[in-house]
Amino acid sequence: MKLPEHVETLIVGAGFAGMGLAARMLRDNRAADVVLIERGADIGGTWRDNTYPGCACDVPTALYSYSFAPSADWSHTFARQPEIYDYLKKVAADTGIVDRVVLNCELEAAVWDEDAALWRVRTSRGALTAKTLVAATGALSTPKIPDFPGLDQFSGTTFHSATWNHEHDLRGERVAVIGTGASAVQFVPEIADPADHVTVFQRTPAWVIPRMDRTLPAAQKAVYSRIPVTQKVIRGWVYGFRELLGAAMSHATWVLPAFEAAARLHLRRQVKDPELRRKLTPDFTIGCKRMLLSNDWLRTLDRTDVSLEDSGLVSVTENGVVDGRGVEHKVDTIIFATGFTPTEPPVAHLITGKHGETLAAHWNGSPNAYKGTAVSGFPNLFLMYGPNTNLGHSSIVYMLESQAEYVNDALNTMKRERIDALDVSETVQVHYNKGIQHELQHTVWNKGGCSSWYIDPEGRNSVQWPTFTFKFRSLLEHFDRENYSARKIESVEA
Ligand code: NA7
Repeated sequence: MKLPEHVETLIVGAGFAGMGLAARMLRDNRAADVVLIERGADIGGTWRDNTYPGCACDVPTALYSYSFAPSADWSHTFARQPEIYDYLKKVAADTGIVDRVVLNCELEAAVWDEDAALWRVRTSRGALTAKTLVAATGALSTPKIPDFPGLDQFSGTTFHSATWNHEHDLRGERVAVIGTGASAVQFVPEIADPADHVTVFQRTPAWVIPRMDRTLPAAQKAVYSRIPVTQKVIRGWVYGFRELLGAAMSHATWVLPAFEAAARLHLRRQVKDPELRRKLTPDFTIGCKRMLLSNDWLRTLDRTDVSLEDSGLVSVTENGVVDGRGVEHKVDTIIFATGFTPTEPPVAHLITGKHGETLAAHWNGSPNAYKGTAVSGFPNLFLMYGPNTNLGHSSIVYMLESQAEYVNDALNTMKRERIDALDVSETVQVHYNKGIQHELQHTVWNKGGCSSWYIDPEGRNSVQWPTFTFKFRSLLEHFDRENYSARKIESVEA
């Protein structure tokens, strides 16, 4: 569609988050009130961008899919990237979202106009105004490439796992992989065969447990499609199991050694070399960093044509990389599997609130929000997947649908009560965050003895939701108008 001059609700980003909210609004017949802008050439967010070999979800698809759009077609319990991308495209078509998206349209700036009570928005395709702005730009959308000295002098090929260079043939090459997170464990087993030699540069070993993946037989798919309630039951079962896992990480960390024992057994089974096993054994409590699921990562590292360098990477030269011991490794290609910038979302630099400061300046490196969704001083702004909404155990889609319900209720309240500007009370936001930080104190993410991207530069955990996900859902079930100041252009009311 064409970018309009004005829209009630402008959603930035058409991935799982933005689409989840748009779908919710469309179910209330509010198509005319919503426009999504998407900087990419298609919808799909992280599932459009991450196309590296072996890319798959590490949450079972039974749960990692919209509750309002079940699909009986998944090929595996843990869906692969192409299928998830196709699923999102189908949902966009089926719900009508596809008609409300402006593609190749990047947000450049959004400034709150207090007098007019609206957002003045500049995009790469022109300007518009919006009564409400929703940042649904994702936490894992901007790749992070550390600034290694000498990187600009490297004569070979470099790319990040999230912007995989499919034109580049790795056959017969010496490849350096930097990072050992969720992305690396998925693609290293895939590139080990074609490459001549792969050297993996590890900074911190991760706990790895087997991925209970299997293909879904035709009979099971037929049952799902003919008796949909069966799929709901499976979803519920997976949800319940994941909540127990979450409870172990947040409320009952004493059970975590049992998970560590399973991970150690997995390591012993897959890696014969005791020295390699030592390098791969973490010294922090399992769950502190994201637990990795893989059936072939550890085994791959035990191959003779794959090596693990555990002193990290210090610099890059014209023909290779230098490890922490000062040894140069000649390589043809460097692949960065160094993750994203979840605690410094770039969109925060583009949004200026009512006090004239950007969200990034306001947060000053340590994001916080009310219910992960609203920020005092930034009226009519909602964040999807905002601060303290990430999970270490379950599906973010569940959290996003909870937020979509809340934001949709807020939008309906504004319409019903003819409210022009809603701004959450600062006192309420501060109180809320005190509670969140208090609850996080005893979780494995804060106490597990690791350094992770959950902890921001201020030392606060501004990423994780601290407890059961159903508590988040019930907290966001209805919009709590009383915790916001509501302004009508003519009159001001507390
Ligand atoms: P992650 O999980 O953030 O992993 C990034 C990896 O890159 C991790 O092993 C980091 O080591 C490593 N890293 C990051 N910066 C550096 C530097 N400067 N030097 C060496 N190594 C570095 O990103 P992924 O893409 O794997 O996964 C992202 C999410 O996708 C994942 O959490 C799931 O939610 C799905 P570290 O452990 O920090 O020492």
